[in-house]
Amino acid sequence: MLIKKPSDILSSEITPRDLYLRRREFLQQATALGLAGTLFPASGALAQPAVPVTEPGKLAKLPGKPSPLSATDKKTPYKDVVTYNNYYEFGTDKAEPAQYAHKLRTRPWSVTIDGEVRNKKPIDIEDLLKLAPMEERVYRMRCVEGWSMVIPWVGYPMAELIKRVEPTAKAKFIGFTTATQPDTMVGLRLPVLEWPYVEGLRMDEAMHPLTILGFGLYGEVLPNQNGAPVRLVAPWKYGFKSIKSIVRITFMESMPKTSWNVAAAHEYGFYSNVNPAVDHPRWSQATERRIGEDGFFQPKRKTLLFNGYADQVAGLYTGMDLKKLF
Ligand SMILES: Nc1nc2c(c(=O)[nH]1)N[C@H]1C(S)=C(S)[C@@H](COP(=O)(O)O)O[C@H]1N2
Ligand SMILES: [Mo]
Repeated sequence: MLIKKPSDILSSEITPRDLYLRRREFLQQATALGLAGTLFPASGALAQPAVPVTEPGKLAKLPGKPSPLSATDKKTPYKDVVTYNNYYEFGTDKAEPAQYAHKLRTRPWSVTIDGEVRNKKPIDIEDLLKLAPMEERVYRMRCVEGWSMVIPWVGYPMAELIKRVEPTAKAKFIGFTTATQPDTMVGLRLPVLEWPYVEGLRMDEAMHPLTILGFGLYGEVLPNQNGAPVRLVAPWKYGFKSIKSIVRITFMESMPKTSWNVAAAHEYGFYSNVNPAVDHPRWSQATERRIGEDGFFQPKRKTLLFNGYADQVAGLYTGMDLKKLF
């Protein structure tokens, strides 16, 4: 195929050209050395696949009660959800996370709870899984690059965790941190972003009923490339807010640092709400292409304010100038 997908064009625009070329070179060398194909022994079989997961039925079942907060849009095929990913710790090409993330060790796993909070004890992933009843939430997800998917997540409201750990009165924001496993995350060798990947929400955003901790998709535990064993899902924000493979949740008095804002503050703000009226400095955000559904030559579909969740979330931002606080 000689036709370039928009994502390929974008990844070369997002990273400076020299970095992009160095990355190509690095990947060619890594492949030549056989680094790319090294298998790590699997322990805890189902939670940690020994081979890339590209089809359903390979991972442990994780059912969730269907939620009334689910979207009725047609779901994106499983295959697309697990092979077209952004997870820069495993490379910046869309196909790389599915190729390399099976090496990620997802057990043992614990999440540090710290900062302005009473119950600072680390929570083991097995306890986190049992903390509240699982729900299935079908959400539209919109990447800042101009594509979208509809994913049946399995998880429970972030508010369930927040209530139990008892934030202090000073806690106004929450910072999230992704794991760093230099031996499994080939992408960490490239200075594309500052590692670890960090993200954040304002406390009222984190408490909003639409904000969930995701542990699965399509009725099974998360494939590693989608952020196993636990990730954030905030469907009215650009995809990069939904941080993967979380190891730390920090309650803060002031606004946390976020990776994309640190990398390019003029392009990525803290809020990052999906907004067709606020363009990215290098491209329009007015339209999007639904992966697995919209043909390449089909006209793009209109992007909706707050990704179509305005009725639920607009109240969080009353009085804010969303053009300035993007
Ligand atoms: N740790 C980490 N989390 C991340 C990213 C990343 O590179 N690293 N990419 C983000 C971006 S840009 C998007 S669009 C979504 C993609 O999630 P998906 O691959 O499950 O669709 O993950 C987000 N979370
Ligand atoms: Mo994204």
